[in-house]
Order: sequence, then structure tokens, then C-alpha cells
Amino acid sequence: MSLRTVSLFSLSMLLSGAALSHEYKAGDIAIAHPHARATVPGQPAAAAYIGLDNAGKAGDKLVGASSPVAKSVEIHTMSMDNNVMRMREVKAIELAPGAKISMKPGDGYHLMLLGLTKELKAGDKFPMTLVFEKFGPLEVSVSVDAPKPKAEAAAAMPAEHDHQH
Ligand SMILES: [Cu+2]
Repeated sequence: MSLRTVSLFSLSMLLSGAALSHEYKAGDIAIAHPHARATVPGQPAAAAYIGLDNAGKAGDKLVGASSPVAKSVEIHTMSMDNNVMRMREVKAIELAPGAKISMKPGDGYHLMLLGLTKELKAGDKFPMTLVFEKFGPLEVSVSVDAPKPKAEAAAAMPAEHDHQH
């Protein structure tokens, strides 16, 4: 083994170690960094975000999700329509071979946690089960990040008010 091989080897060990800390696999589909933003007391809903990367040769579909912290979890997509941000439910996210989806606030897909049964506090983790059409269910751990900035909150949740009396 040359020195170069050795250092490349240890680098890849490091990288895979880091990825393992918060990445999951559903067959050939990698699920990266499930996270949600912290909520305020009484907030009825929140969005969760994951990365999806299908490195395999077969397609699959994300067809649903559930979590003990919410009455239901819907797959939503967000888009601009005449300068108005609109959110709608979709039945599935198509994951063809090579598909890469990176969910982020304010654009594209997110997982909507509806009827929150508890406050999501920054630093907490909660379980969420993702259901794939072929692979089946996969439980991931969602980490809760600090609350979103107000401007972004307004953009992400046009129908919600900020109750801070
Ligand atoms: Cu939504």
C-alpha cells in the first residue's frame, strides 16, 4: 500500500463515519439528515426535511410517513404561483434511478407534520417512519434545529400567525 492509498483509505473511513451518524438506507436509496425546525408552544404543524438519493438501478417511491409526534404526516410540495407560495399534498415522491431530492424550507418537497402532539424543542430528536413502495417502512431519527428566522417562517407558513402575546 502506498502512502497515498493509505491516506485516501483513512479519508474515506472518516467520511463514511461522518455519514453514518445521520444517514439511512432504504435499499439503494440514501436518506440524509432528517431534520425539522423547533416549534413554539401550541404550534399545530411543522415541516420536516430529508435528502433522498437513489444510487441504485431500480426506482422506488416515497409513499408516506408517520411519526408519534404528529397525528398525521403528509408529503407536501411548495411552489410559487403568481408570487404566492402554495403548498399542496402529493401522494408520492417518485425516486427514479439517479434521482436526488434535497428538501429545504420554502421550496419543493417537505414532510408536513400535522396535529403536533408535542412541542419540538431545538436539540431534541424524534422518530419518523418513512414508507417506500418497494422497500417498505424505514424508521429515521429527526433532529430538531433552532427556530427559523421570522422572514423565512412567514414565507414557509403563509397561513399561520405568530402568536407571541
Ligand atoms: Cu406543508
